[in-house]
Amino acid sequence: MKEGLNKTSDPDTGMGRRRFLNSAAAAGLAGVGMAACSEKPATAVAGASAASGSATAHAQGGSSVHLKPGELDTYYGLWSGGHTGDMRVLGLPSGRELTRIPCFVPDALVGWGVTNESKDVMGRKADGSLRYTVADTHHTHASYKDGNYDGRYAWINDKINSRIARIRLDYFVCDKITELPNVQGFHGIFPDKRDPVDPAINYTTRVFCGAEFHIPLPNNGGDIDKIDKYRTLFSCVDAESMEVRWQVLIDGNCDLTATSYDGKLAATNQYNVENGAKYEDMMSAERDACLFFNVARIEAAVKAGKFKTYGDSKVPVVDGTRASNADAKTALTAYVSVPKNPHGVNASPDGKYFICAGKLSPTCTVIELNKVLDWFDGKLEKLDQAIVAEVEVGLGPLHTAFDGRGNAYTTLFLDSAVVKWNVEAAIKFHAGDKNAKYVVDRLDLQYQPGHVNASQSETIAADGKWLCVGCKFSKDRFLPVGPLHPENEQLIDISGEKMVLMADHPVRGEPHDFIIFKRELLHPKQVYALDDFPNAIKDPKESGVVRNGRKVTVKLTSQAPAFSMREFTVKKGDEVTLILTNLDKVEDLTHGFAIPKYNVNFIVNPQETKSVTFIADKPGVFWAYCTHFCHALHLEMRSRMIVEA
Ligand code: RUQ
Ligand code: CUA
Ligand code: CA
Repeated sequence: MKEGLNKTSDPDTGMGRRRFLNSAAAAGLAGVGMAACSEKPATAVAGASAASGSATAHAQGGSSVHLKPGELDTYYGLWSGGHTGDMRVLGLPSGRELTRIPCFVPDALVGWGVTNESKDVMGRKADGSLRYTVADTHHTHASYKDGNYDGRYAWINDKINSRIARIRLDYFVCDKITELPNVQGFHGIFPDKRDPVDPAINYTTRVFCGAEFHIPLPNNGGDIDKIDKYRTLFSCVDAESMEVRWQVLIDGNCDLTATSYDGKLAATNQYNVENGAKYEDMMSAERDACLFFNVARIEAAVKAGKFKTYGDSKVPVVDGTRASNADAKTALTAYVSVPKNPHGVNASPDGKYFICAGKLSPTCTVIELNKVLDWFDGKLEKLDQAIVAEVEVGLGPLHTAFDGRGNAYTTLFLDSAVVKWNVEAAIKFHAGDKNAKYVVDRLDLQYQPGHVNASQSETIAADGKWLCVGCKFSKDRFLPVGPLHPENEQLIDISGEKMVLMADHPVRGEPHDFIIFKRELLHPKQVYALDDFPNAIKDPKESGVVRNGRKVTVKLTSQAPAFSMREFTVKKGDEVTLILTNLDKVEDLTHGFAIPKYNVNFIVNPQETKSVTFIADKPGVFWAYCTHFCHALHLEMRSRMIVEA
């Protein structure tokens, strides 16, 4: 591996399959674009030490990923769940999965998509059924205060239907989902870190959402053949109301999103400045862009009424296209040129830089934020001058994390490695100091890494302890389980100079992004408050069957090991709404409620209320029963639903 970049000349080191995948991926991924990557690497890269850490190496400073029974993890990880449309919560460094928070897709454990309350959050059609049942989550980020996570909210995207979900981190539940208007392929997501105008607002109030696919606007059957008229929008969602505040019409596309620590700038990397509709077209230009948004100016333009709307949407859309924003003094946007089809834009924890990974270029581009602000103020002649480094790091760079000690960690998809490089040394190298060794270390991964994140990485409290990498292929790392391989999440100790690979974890695809933060930043509640639920049945004596014509409400409570009614009767054809409050107050005392043949199963946590609505279309006796082991008499915890013919 030490020669680094030129795979075809590597001796066969027993990693034949990996090399095969590399060349196949290179051919498939990049076509002509990879030509640039097969050049000899910069000396700084070639000179990097290849002494990779391994699982057998001693962990630094006694770090261990193995916890003794009963020991708790020191970090939370919030993981995008991928196709399952949920958020996975892990404990780190053990890598144990603690829970999953359903968002976009029905979930059989909690009854998400079964209960009325969850259906209302997920979004319904006119007939009450779910609007969507598939999702593709990629990115997850949490709310900030003073540059660090404040434990209020996390957000996660659904790329398929351009939805953003909010998770309350006090109860670990999804409480709101918003569908963005007039966009497709909503991908990158990042909350702001403070207000750009009011310094008293030192916490997240906006979430920025980048849409990847360009479409005719409005997309209602017109302009289908006029690809040069397709556009996409960058959206700002209000963190509290979850309403879309405003959108920006742009050229090219959005991919990932980053925000500055002063709240003034948001950015997205663009791989399709060509506005191409075919894969080849999207790779025709040598350079693409990192597109910056001047948040204060955009909001001033919205206030001044300088916007349009599209289709049925009332959301104000300001003009952020290149042609309308050439004058720096009034520009809402700034298109910084970066090499071919970049992927990932990440904010360094010192607040100074955004780093764009090259993907089809073996480089990372470092953009100094103060210089971008200078350009907006008319103090920097050319926007390109905001680029303070553009250095080779390896093949297929995708995402970057930080250790808070000035180092960046970038995944190299094609090289199947992660490279540790020093940002200030890279800036020196770029400025002409060819002795500046910016590559500090390189570590082989198994295999083809995409996302990477370090503990507390994109906060002012980046602590440089752990790095996790989401590898897209696991191949031979786990017992074979048929054609669908798990993916491989690898945990790396980055507390020392050298990276040390500590653990492999199989995960069901396709998790993408995640964040890792200190456990003391979260204070989850473990019992609900009855008053959180307007329809709560606060006393078992309120139980009963209330009829209003053909509509029937069944009010029920649970207290281990019994439901408040041992039986209840409805009539065939009734529309039944069953409300169940769990009156148990004991932590961890969850009950379930299932009705055979009626497709009902959900759980109620301590002091929680949920409801389901169904048509009693089958007469007979149906034993509704508790599905969550709660008591020695759990099996006896039943209620007889009688449906009279
Ligand atoms: S993207 S592997 Cu959907 Cu997060 Cu970069
Ligand atoms: Cu209640 Cu099992
Ligand atoms: Ca391109």
